[in-house]
Amino acid sequence: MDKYKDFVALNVGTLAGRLSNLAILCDQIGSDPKTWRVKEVGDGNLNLVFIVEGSKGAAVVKQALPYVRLVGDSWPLPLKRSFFEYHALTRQSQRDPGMTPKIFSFDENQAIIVMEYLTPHVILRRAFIEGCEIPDLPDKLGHFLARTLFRGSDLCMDTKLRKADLALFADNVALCDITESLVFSDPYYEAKLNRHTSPQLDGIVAQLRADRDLKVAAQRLKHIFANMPETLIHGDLHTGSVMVTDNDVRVIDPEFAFYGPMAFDVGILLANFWMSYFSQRGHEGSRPRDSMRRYLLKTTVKIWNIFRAEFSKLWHSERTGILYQRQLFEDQNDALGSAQALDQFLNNIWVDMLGFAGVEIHRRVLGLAHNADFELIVDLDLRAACETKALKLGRYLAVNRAQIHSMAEINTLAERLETEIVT
Ligand code: SR1
Ligand code: MG
Repeated sequence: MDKYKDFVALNVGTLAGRLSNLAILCDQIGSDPKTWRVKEVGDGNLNLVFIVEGSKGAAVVKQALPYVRLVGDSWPLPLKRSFFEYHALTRQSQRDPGMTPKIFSFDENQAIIVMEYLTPHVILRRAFIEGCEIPDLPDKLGHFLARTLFRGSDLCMDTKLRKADLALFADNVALCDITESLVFSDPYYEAKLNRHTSPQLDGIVAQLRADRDLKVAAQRLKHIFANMPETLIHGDLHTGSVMVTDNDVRVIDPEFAFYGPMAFDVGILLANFWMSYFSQRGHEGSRPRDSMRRYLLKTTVKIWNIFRAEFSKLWHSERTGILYQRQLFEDQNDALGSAQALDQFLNNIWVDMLGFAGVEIHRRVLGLAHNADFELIVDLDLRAACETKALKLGRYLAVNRAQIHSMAEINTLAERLETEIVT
């Protein structure tokens, strides 16, 4: 049976009429649909997003479309991604309460999620483009990464439940396919939908596409992405998937969720901080962004440290799954064995996350889906200079990931690249 046979896309004119009977929405915003004000605000690549305001309040209505919005109906995309997003949000809200928007309702057949309207929140990427330093970020994001990644894995979960969940999310094939192509392969050959700042980047793009070590690294990372169902990952945790105020941080949009490698979410997130770092030159105008640049690098260090600390804490307090059982270590008074295993576990995440960060940077400059951080730089020579520095860091991370031992090492390289004159 086709679950989606009655699917009809919403629009600002039809939304109030179609959702007027949804009691939970009426409770939230007021029950007279004639007074509702509806705006479509979706600026992502895939979905419709409406803000609906009534006499009592406001809510967000998100609806998947049966195609990739960025490209059009020539690229069909299953509506079921809405189901995965809903289920990922429910799990993330249990694993790290308060870090996701509240969900009011989910209509599977219409691929509609009604959720909390986050206000006065802004998209983190926008905040960075404007040069805003958000104090709470490392604490909130470091904990979110550790808690969601640890608590969804065989380190913690009942393995029967985890296997059932793994099967549930295994059908998110189309969204995995987007990542497998757009992140790990397309940037490294002349794929049809690729674009880059041309002609300024033509030289470095040709170099990267001829770079054997880089292509081998990218394929190894793709192998890990596609074959390591370690935990329920967000799957698209860039700075456009985070909303912030001065004292609140929320993670949104987990429609790419599936059981994949822990390191992926960490790497994608940090890559977007490094891209923001290199893009600052393009946004500074007459107000220098030195402090913002320092803040961004410091934040990468803090996120990693907080992630490590929280993951280690959970390792000791919530290791109830089938992996690294306590019977083998703590119960035999072998605390050192447990520490050694934890160290090795975190080291594997470290190495893979650096690789994922590297290819994420490349795909945002060379592939289909670019970042506003660079795209909003109007002067194309300046944009290309910023992008070149990011590409170089990306290459270093992807190829040399096993030889990099600290965040300080990466950030020193980033600072050196940042001050280079690109001709
Ligand atoms: C075709 S979708 C392009 C990108 O948008 C999403 O946000 C993901 O990052 C995806 O790779
Ligand atoms: Mg998204």
